[in-house]
Amino acid sequence: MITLFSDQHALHAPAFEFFRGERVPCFETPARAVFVQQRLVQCGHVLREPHVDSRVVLGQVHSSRYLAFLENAWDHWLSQDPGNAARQPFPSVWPVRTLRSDIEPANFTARLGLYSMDNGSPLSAGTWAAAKAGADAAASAAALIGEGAGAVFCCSRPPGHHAGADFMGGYCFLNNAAVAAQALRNGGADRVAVLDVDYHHGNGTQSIFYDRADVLFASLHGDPLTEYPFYLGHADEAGEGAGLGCNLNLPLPAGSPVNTWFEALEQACRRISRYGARALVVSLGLDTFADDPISTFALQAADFGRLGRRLAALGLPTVFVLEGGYAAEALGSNAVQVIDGFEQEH
Ligand code: SP5
Ligand code: ZN
Repeated sequence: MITLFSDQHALHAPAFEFFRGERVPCFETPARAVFVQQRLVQCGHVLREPHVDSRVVLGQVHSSRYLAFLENAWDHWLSQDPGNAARQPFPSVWPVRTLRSDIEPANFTARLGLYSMDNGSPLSAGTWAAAKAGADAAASAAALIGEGAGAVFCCSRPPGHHAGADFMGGYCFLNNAAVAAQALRNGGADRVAVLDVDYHHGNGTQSIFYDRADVLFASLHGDPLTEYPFYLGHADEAGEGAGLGCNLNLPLPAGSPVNTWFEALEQACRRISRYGARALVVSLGLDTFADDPISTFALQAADFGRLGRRLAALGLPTVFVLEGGYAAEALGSNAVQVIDGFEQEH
C-alpha cells in the first residue's frame, strides 16, 4: 500500500493541555506519527511525501474566514506580546446559543473561541504547517486513487475528524478525511463513503457532509451521552435535506466488548455497500485499542488485522487517514495490522 508521510507533522508540538483543571502533557504528540512511520519502514513500506496542494479542496470543506484565522493565528498571538512565543493560547469564551457568530471579533482570544468547540486543542507555532501537510497528504491520496492506486495510507497528524467547516476541536484543525472525500468527489467518484472508526464520534466530518447525498458518513464510537464530543453522534442523526439517509451513527456504550464493536462495524459496512460507494475514506482512529489511555473499548492488536480484512472485503479504492490513538508505542503495530490485513485480503 502506498503510504504518505511528511516531517512537517512535528511542527505541531504544543506542550500541555488541560485535564480536570490541571495542565497535563499533551496526549496528541509528534511521537505518535514517528512510531507509525518507524513501524511502516520496518515492515518494508516505502513512504512518500504528499505531492498535491490541498488549498482548493480546503476551501470546499472549510470556511474561508476559518482558514484565514488558522493560517495566521500564531502570528496574531505573537503580535499581542512577544512573550507569547513561550505560551499556548486557549479560548476562554465561546458564542454559544443567543450570542452572535456572524461578526468576527477583533480580539484574538474572542476569535479563538469563535473558531473552537473546546479548550482541548492547543495551538503551537507550527500548527498550520503541520495540519496543512496532513491535508496535502489527504488530497495526494485522492489523486493517487484517481490514477488507479487501490489504497493509500496517510500517516499524518494532527488528526482531523473533530474539525468542522469553521472550527477546531479535539486536537483537530483541518479535516483530513473531509479533504480526501471531497477530493475523490472532485476526481469523479459519484458517491464516496467515509467510515469513521475512531473511538470518538467524527462530529466535524458528519457536519461537513450532513446535507449532502454524495458523501455517506458512517461512524461507530463511544456513546456521546458519556464520551467526547458529547454534543453530536447520536443514533437519530440521519442527515438532512438531500443528505437525509446518508448519515449513520452507531454509538456504543463505554466499555463495550470487542464483539459488539465488530457487530457495529458489520452494520456500517453493509450500509456502505448498499449505498453504492465508488470510493472509501477511513478515519482510522486507533484509540479503540484496549490500552488507550483516554478511551474504553477493548480491541487487541489482532483485532486491527481483522478490521483491515473486513474493509478490504468492501472492494473499494480506499484512503486511510490516521485520526486518534494515544497508546503511542502501540500505534505503529496497530496501524500496520490494519494495512497488512487490508492488503492480505485484496
Ligand atoms: C482525534 C481524537 O481522538 N480526539 C480526542 C479528543 C478528546 N479530547 C477530550 C479528552 C478527554 C479525556 N478524558 C480522559 C478520561 C480519562 N479517564
Ligand atoms: Zn479519538
